[in-house]
Amino acid sequence: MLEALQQLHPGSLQFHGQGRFLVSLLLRPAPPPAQPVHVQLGVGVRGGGFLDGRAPVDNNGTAKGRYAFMDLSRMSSDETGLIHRAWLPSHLLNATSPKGKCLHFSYSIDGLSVGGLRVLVNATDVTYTIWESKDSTDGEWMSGKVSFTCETPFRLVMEAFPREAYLRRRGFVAVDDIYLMDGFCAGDCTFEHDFCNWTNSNASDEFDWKMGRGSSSSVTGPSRDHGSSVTWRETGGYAYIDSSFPNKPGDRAQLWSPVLNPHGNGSALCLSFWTSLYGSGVGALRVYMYDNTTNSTGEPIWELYTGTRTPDQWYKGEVPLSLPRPFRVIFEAEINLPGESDIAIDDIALNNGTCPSIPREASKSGDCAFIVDSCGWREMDTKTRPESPPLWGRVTGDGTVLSPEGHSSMAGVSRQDSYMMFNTASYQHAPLDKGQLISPAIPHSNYTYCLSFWTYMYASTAGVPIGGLQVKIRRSDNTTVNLWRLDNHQASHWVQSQLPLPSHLNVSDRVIIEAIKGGDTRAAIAVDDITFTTPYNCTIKPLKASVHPGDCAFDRDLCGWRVVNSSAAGPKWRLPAGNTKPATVKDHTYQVLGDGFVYMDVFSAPSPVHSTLQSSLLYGNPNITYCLSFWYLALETEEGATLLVRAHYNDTHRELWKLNRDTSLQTYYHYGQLNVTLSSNFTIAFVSTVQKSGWVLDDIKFSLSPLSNVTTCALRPPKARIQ
Ligand SMILES: [Ca+2]
Ligand SMILES: [Ca+2]
Ligand SMILES: [Ca+2]
Ligand SMILES: [Ca+2]
Repeated sequence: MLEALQQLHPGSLQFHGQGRFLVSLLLRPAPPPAQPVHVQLGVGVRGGGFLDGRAPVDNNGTAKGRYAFMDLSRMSSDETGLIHRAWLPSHLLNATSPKGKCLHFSYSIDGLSVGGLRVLVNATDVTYTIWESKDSTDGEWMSGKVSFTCETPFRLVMEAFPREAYLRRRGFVAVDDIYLMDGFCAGDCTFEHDFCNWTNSNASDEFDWKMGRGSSSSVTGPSRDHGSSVTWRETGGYAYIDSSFPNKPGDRAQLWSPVLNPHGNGSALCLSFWTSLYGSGVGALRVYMYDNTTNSTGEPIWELYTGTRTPDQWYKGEVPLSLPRPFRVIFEAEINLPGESDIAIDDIALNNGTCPSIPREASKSGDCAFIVDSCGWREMDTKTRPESPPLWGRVTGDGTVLSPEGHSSMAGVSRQDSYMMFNTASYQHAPLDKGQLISPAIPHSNYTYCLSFWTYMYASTAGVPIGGLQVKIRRSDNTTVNLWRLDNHQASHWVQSQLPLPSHLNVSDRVIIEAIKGGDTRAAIAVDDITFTTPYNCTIKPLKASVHPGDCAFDRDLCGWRVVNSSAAGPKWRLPAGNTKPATVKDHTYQVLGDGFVYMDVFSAPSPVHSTLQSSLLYGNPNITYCLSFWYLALETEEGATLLVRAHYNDTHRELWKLNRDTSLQTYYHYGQLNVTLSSNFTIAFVSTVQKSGWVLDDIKFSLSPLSNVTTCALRPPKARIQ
């Protein structure tokens, strides 16, 4: 059994071999293996039928490399309702030394039925989780790592578990390139043996951190280290400060990490640790980042004060780290009342990816996990009925698809994790009502901020429009710029979302997360785990959420487009309002009746009437081709009515697209598309010319189209070509 896994210690496991792995289906709480099933070895797209031809290549990017995967569509529950989990165990490994091990691995998670992946230590007397992720990677390979010690022989287990609501649906968990190295992963420490590579400062503080091992007789200090409070074995070590004489109020002790590097792909890291602030006069615990290039320490990035007595308990702390160059982390403890209390830390770990600061009281930025409150994020609604209830609410989900568990519950923080849910279904709100979450002030930074958050946009009926979610920045002069937008159903899991904020943010600038209500429907739109970090790489996620300043979905908003008519009076482009609007036309974005688009119509005029809808000034560059797309609809029948798209630049203009109304044009939305390449800045104008009919426009969108491939943005419909 498990021939390739025999190599797990001390070398690596890359799944190049042939064969099948035996895996055990286990019932909670982990008893010994029963009823073996097969974990398969995958090879690119031939990995298995359930992968539907979109399986990942292996972690080395080759279609021939092999990896291990578990088909979760085959998992079920037993007659008592307990849900099966699949184990991929290593062979029996020797106890680690107190200096620990670092496990590196690659993993890929996708599909409806996946609950997640855990790494377990399975010793003879106890099994416990050392790593867990419930986040879909959308089939991409991610790298995971975790440090651990175990004082008895053990097996490492990759545990795949299904999602209760979606048993027997498609889904897989795959792992590849498993390496087990001696010593902790860089920066991590469980303090079993020593301070690992962390060091006491001799220069920037007044006293030192000590090694502790816990004792039940002590009146201060934790009676167990954090690791043993999980395994209930003999207590291990931790780092702590002793506040007794001769230390004085205000004295500080600093513990410095080794020099650490930003994550390889330029994204943020998450520093997690456990702390015990036991006693009545504790003082403060702070985390700083030290810039190794400028030899400077900024303001604390995490800071917890306590003067109240706290139980003898370990609390989890987390804070994102994102300096775009080598740095060190500093833990600083400060004494308040000498002799009354100690501060301890344990199980320091650096994980890939960002995380909101916890606990809430320690957060120094606009981070929010929404566990205890909204961290200074406040609500402002634009509602049809001002007296109706707020559109956003902080809720705790029950785990169903319309009320998911919060995203931060995945960090092992809280079973009762809350998040912000947008009300999509209340009849007290009208379609296109908007709810805004407005950020608190964002601390000054010399670097450009990356805003990360997790979104959940789910429709219980496929294809039903549920509304949208967008992120804007509101500058001090009250202008707003749209930066990110997703519409309608996205996934049945939390989706990683990210965007770079503009550089040089002003102290009065605010980030706005705005949800737009679609039709009344069974759906969920939610946000959780917001973080502001400053990594050197911040791409838009998901990529389709990219927006351009010229984009507009016309949800009661012209998005910076202006109506330019030769005369102020007379028919012109406008948003629907009042009794004369085309009440039977639905908007294209969310299928809202009689709202959410821009239109121009004329009942009967003595001569043709023109109206121009003009964009704001857009950035032109000879190396950039925009693909401009939009949806249009013709009201009534009128020979001679035209819709024209024109570019204005350098005091001249050029016609790009022109449609003559003919009888073949039905009254539903048609798709228009053209490409725009201009070397200087420009505006786009939609010119409607009608005498007794009209036009409707919606969902104007500019996407970048690579110059080498302009054919992907062919003119549509072909008859709109300028002769
Ligand atoms: Ca420990
Ligand atoms: Ca010191
Ligand atoms: Ca949360
Ligand atoms: Ca619309």
